[in-house]
Amino acid sequence: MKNKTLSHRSSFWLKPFARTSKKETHIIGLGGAGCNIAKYFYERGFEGSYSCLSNAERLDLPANFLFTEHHIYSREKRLQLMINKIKWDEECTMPDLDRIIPKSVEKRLKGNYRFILLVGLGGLTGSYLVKQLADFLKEKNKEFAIICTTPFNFEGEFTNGYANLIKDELSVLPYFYCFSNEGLREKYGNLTMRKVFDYASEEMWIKYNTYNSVKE
Ligand SMILES: Nc1nc2c(ncn2[C@@H]2O[C@H](COP(=O)(O)OP(=O)(O)OP(=O)(O)O)[C@@H](O)[C@H]2O)c(=O)[nH]1
Ligand SMILES: [Mg+2]
Repeated sequence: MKNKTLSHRSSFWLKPFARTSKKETHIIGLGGAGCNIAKYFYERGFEGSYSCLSNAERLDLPANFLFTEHHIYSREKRLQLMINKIKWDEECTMPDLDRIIPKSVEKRLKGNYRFILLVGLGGLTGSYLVKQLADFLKEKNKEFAIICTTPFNFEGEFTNGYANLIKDELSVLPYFYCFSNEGLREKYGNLTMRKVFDYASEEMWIKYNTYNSVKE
């Protein structure tokens, strides 16, 4: 099944990343989208270890996932950000929580893994956390890659603005790959959001497999 997903679309983007070590890969799904994509990887047969963080409870995730329900903003701040529809900047996204990375996850981040962070940029949980985790991993000299999406145009200026802000900040990293949900919708026709998300998960899986294939 894994090999089937290798296609001409693979850019071998992760090849140099894979060459650098033989460490086990730890997948981290951030936000609702990241959790869904991590679950997709699991269902496609990747047998590595997983951590997931989301603002909402996720009883559907496999039992071997380390899942943490994580609220980096108070309900009030979350509502304020959503309703005010203010222009995104670093300042307005400052969370209310002191400990941004939960202890259980931090322990994993210190482990002897190579990490792949999966996230849908534009929401309030994954977008903030991916930057924090990237900074942490960078500081600890860990090997890591980020695979993410940017939102649909119809999700609005608020969501797209924040996604682009984080995308710009992360794009300086050596193993950063980003594609747009809007682009997939244009490529595959006017599909439902759910269907585009399936394509997005598959696209990420392909990126992962380009890395996995050079290990063999
Ligand atoms: N590929 C993919 N993208 C998604 C999915 N769900 C949402 N998205 C996209 O990801 C963006 C962020 O959504 P979430 O991950 O749910 O938001 P979040 O605030 O970071 O996370 P939570 O608060 O935990 O839900 C959305 O604006 C969508 O563009 C999904 O299942 N798959
Ligand atoms: Mg969500």
